[in-house]
Amino acid sequence: MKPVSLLDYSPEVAAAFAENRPIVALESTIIAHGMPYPENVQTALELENIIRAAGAVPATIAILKGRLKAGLRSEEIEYLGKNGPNITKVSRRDLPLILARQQDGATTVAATMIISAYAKIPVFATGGIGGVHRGAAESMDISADLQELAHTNVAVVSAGAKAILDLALTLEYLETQGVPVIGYRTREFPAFYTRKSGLSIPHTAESPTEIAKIMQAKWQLNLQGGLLIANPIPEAKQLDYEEMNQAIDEAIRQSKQQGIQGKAITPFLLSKIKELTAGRSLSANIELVRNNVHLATAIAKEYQLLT
Ligand code: PSU
Ligand code: MN
Repeated sequence: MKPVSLLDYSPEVAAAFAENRPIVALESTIIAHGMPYPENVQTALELENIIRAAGAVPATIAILKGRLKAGLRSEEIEYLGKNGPNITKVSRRDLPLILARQQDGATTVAATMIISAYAKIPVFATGGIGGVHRGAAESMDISADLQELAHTNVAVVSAGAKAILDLALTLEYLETQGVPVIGYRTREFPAFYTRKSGLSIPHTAESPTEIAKIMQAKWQLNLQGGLLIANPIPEAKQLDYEEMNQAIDEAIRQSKQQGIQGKAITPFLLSKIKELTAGRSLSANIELVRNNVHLATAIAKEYQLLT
């Protein structure tokens, strides 16, 4: 067997490695399936610029014609955003097929973690991870993101997990799998659109330096797997807790009525909730992912200093 590289670094990311500069990975399912066009493309490009302005390098992760990409050109981001629902949403199970068939794919948190680890990028920012869905006892719908956090060595900065999920069960699952969940300056697990969830988490960190040291300790000990950094949406940008719960309940009701299943559920709920909140959920989603990118960049810089 001859060795093959499956991965292309963008020139900017390749230069960052050569110059030992910190890199932050970003996912592409949020572009293709998590937000509508053109807000998805504007947001993706803006997130990259936030990382650059803070002195690191963005590596947006996707699959194009069967090649893993760490770092995209702006035309490539535009392509993923414009073709949104027609681009396959790729999680761990889908990766081998998309590669073998030389297809395009938008990577979920799970697939982005796999590619980040392969590309040697230890810090990744997203909006909210997938988790245990409400009613999972019946549907068994548990996002592959949770298993990936259990196995793949990447720190994921997210605004907790999406409020459409069963957050209590999501935390139980992460505990069973030995995934550290670290609240950034909070002891409450954030619920994506709101800071509040009513669920406490055992660990808090006060600074990016502290988080970088925790990552280092975990991996020095050869503990396989990632870390979940739970970064609440800024106070002034959060949505009303009761109103959100009503919108989520209604969106879930409609998804059941329409028989939405499998990987279509999360994109369906996000877009329904956007409709039901007159676009306010989308604004909050953009705000929280910006906030996560700021924190991830600070963590990537601190971690780079330690290693
Ligand atoms: N965060 C967002 N919007 C999104 C997602 C995360 O703000 O669309 C995506 C992520 O890619 C995550 C996926 O991995 O939703 C979860 O999908 P599922 O529940 O089918 O595992
Ligand atoms: Mn699912």
